[in-house]
Amino acid sequence: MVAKETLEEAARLILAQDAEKAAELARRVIGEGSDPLELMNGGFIPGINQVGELFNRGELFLPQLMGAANAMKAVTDIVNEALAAAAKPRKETGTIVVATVKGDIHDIGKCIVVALLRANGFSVHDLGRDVETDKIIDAAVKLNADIIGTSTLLTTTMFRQKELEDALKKANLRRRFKTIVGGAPVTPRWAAKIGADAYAEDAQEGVRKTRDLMLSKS
Ligand code: B1M
Repeated sequence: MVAKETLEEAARLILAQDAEKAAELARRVIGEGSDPLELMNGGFIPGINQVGELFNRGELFLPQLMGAANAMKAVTDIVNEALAAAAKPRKETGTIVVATVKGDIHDIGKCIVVALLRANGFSVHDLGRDVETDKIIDAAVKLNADIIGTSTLLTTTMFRQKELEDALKKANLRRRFKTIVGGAPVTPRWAAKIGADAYAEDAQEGVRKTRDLMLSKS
């Protein structure tokens, strides 16, 4: 278990935009054998969420948001590397295409989801961020994917997840792929409303739901 003080320090370092010290802490704690996801979920994510709240209230500005994002990116890379290193030999089957939707450049959470899916043995094609709906569908067809996963952090780009559902239906491809949606403003209600097959609140749930979707395919 990661000590409460360590988790608080992790959050504080994100708030302080201290990429170097945050990375140092991540390396040390993971090196001591602690669970990288516990450190992420209990320390770094609450830190970046606090940054988001302060930004929302006008108490922090874009340069600070970017500084904190930079620190967050540094620790996410370390956590994702640790997840990859701890990956069990191929376990799950299934090919998943994942992207952050067009108009949205937030990708920290999406990258954690990708790393954890890979660590569990899924074959994941990460198309990156700010990706056109057509490009996501083309990739899914070309790669003969089982599942399409999309992430969105902006309320103004959530509609892209519906656009994907509509485009799949229009192209007569809806039954060929299962879809999963995530991202901070996304809810189970939104997923149901647009007709997505699954919603995941975080990376761990993303893995569970992906596994369920694969079972429902067979
Ligand atoms: Co931006 N940003 N940002 N930002 N940013 C938010 C999203 C915001 C809520 C902040 C706020 O005002 N409180 C707000 C959106 C408001 C809204 O839409 N109503 C906002 C804004 C306004 C903006 C800009 C418009 C600011 C500006 O330019 N004026 C701009 C938009 C640019 C664009 O995209 N076109 C912008 C830019 C940025 C940075 C570049 C500085 C940076 C992103 C860097 C990057 O991602 N490479 C950034 C950041 C860091 C944030 C906050 C603070 C943190 C996001 C984050 O990384 N969270 C964010 C506030 C917040 O969300 N609380 C905010 C940590 C991450 C691990 O969580 O991504 O939610 P998350 O992922 C989770 C789950 O959601 C889930 O699992 C992940 C792991 O647990 N999940 C999935 C995610 N995707 C999934 C997919 C799945 C399954 C689960 O299946 C496929």
